[in-house]
Amino acid sequence: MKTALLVIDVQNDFCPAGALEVAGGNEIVPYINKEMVKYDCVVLTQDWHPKGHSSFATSHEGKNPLELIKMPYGDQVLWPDHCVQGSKGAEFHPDLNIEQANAIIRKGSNPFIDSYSAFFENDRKTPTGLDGYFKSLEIEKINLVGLATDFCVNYSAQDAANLGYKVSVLEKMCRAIDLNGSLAAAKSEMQNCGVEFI
Ligand code: VGL
Ligand code: ZN
Repeated sequence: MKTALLVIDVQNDFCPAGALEVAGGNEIVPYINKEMVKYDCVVLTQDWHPKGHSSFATSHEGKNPLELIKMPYGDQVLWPDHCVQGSKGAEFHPDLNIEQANAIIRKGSNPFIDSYSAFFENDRKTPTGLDGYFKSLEIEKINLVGLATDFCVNYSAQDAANLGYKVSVLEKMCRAIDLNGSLAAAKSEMQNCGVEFI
């Protein structure tokens, strides 16, 4: 069975001192570098927002980061400005072995829709093209690593499982934001979709 490693958002803004820092985000990099050499295919995702993106609290008068708002596609957590296209924060962690990647998927470029998943925007129906890429390469199994476990890894894992892939999350190579119990909720959502934890 052909297996892909999907490396989610290992970018400066999600690492310590970044705009949306995830505790210990940098610690996973050496493990991911070692893991990448074992796969038929390695895909990196890169959160890639235009300035003034609708997921930024600064785009909503009187709103603060981590507040929740209603968007046409559902609830949206508001974030600090992060991973702005072309910024230092949007670059991959400098120690990540990006030479090992077969493809890089950028997501979150639509100013009006956030995109946590590597497969669909947060409307859960606009595709990124990654499913077609994997299917054309006959990938059947996907292992997920990266940031953050409870947001982009979670959404990507659920979508992958619902698209028919066998999915595992390698927990040692992930770190979470963990906002109001979001990590525990994410784990049970993923498990309900048949995602395995290793
Ligand atoms: C992410 C919040 C906003 C993530 C991306 O990579 O988990 N979280 N944008
Ligand atoms: Zn984002």
